Amino acid sequence: MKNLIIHSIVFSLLLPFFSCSENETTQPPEETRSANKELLNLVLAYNDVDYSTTISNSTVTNNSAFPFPAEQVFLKSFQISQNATINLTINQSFNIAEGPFNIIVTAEDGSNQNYSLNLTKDEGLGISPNSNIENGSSYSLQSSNVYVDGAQLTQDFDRFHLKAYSDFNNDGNIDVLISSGLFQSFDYSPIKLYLGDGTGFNTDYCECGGSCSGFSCSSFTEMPNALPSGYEGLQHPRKILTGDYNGDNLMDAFIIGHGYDAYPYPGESPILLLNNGNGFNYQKLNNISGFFHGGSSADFDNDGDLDIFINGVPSIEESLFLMNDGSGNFSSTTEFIDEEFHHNTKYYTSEFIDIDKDGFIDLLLAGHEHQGANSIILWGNSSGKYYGDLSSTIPQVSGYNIVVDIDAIDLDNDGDKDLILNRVDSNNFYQNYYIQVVENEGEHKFSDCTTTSISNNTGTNWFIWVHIQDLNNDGNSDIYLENDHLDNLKWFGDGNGKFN
Ligand SMILES: [Ca+2]
Ligand SMILES: [Ca+2]
Ligand SMILES: [Ca+2]
Ligand SMILES: [Ca+2]
Repeated sequence: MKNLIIHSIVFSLLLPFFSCSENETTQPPEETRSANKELLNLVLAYNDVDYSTTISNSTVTNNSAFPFPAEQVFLKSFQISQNATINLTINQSFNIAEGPFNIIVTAEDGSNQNYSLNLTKDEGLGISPNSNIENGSSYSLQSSNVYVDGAQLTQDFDRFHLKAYSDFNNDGNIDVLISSGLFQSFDYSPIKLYLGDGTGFNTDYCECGGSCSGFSCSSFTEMPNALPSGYEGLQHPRKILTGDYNGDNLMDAFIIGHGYDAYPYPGESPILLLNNGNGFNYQKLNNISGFFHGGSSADFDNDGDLDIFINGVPSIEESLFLMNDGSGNFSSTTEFIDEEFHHNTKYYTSEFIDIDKDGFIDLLLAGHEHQGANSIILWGNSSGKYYGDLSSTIPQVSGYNIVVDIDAIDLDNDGDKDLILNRVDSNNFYQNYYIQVVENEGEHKFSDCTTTSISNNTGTNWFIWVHIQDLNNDGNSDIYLENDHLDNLKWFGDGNGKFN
């Protein structure tokens, strides 16, 4: 009896819902259409990598953030309730910045359920642009109104083709810090500081490329005890960076070296010289060591201190960022550059320059193009990381696919920075030089304009450095190629982008 009552109650409760169906059994029944309209699964893709999502109530979010360069992602797959439809199609793209997106799942019975697709990407450091981001960078500090021949300073023709020009003793005159290494030698090379008296300038001053008999660098005098006694130096220093690495307004130096340059390429550690007002404190960064061939420094994360990028040659050591704590203490990391560049064995040189003037400093990498290292500009961005997906390739020069140094200058006064590349013969290995001029066309596009910009731009020998400097004080930037033992080669600019 009790059961019967319950059945009756159930029947009477259900009756209103079934009354329609009982009346329309002869017509195809809307009431048999499913009301299910659930989004069960949704997978997105970027650069052929799948990104799963979580569906919580009516909100859909990607489970791992898309990498910073991602602007559009694609619908890879989805699952919905049986017989339902959805306002999405496979391979449909979503512009992340335009989200959130409305997804509508429609049940067989015509009813809808709305979902919100929220896309998140990894914003990295989230740094702000800074129009003065180049201030204090090693690139901005490499030129001065002086150049000297290191061999002339020291009367030692083998050792001193690395130079850093800066006013190290704060007397208003440019000084020169020099060092170098001997080819395939385990000897440690000295580091010397020559203080300037302000009388030596530019063209032909103190330069004779090893071909003259007299020594005439009287405007520079070696500072005794500029380095502490017993300092070791480097076996083969390869680049001197200057910058105020501890923020005390005294110019410091960071010296990168690759060590013994033959098998087994044991590498060596870089050296930090912090200016103490009366010379330098000496610190070897023993915790990092490798075949370090180039590098550059700038405050790439815009937190007020100079950080350093070092070109490493993998299998020996990889490329590194050295992050400054503001006091000149550095910690190494590889997280700020894409794997492909971090591991590329054939990038030997780099510069930090804000080529597109967007307030984020750009990282220029160059080396052996013929071995897969395209000369490239990795565009700085708010994430702080350098991505292959945010880059521009610099046009190549057939047969001269080795780039040993890069400079940037606004050649044609159109407000952006054009490029000067110091190239070397890649067929006749390091036998000939070639100066390339590259026009910045804007929008991250570049074209070769060598033939219309510079005359007599190729010849025998190779030169370590290219410099842009007003050599003859006429207000126009000039170009010179520098390598001790050889006469500097000079091209004088007319101020309209032509060099002769
Ligand atoms: Ca000085
Ligand atoms: Ca300092
Ligand atoms: Ca910094
Ligand atoms: Ca930039």
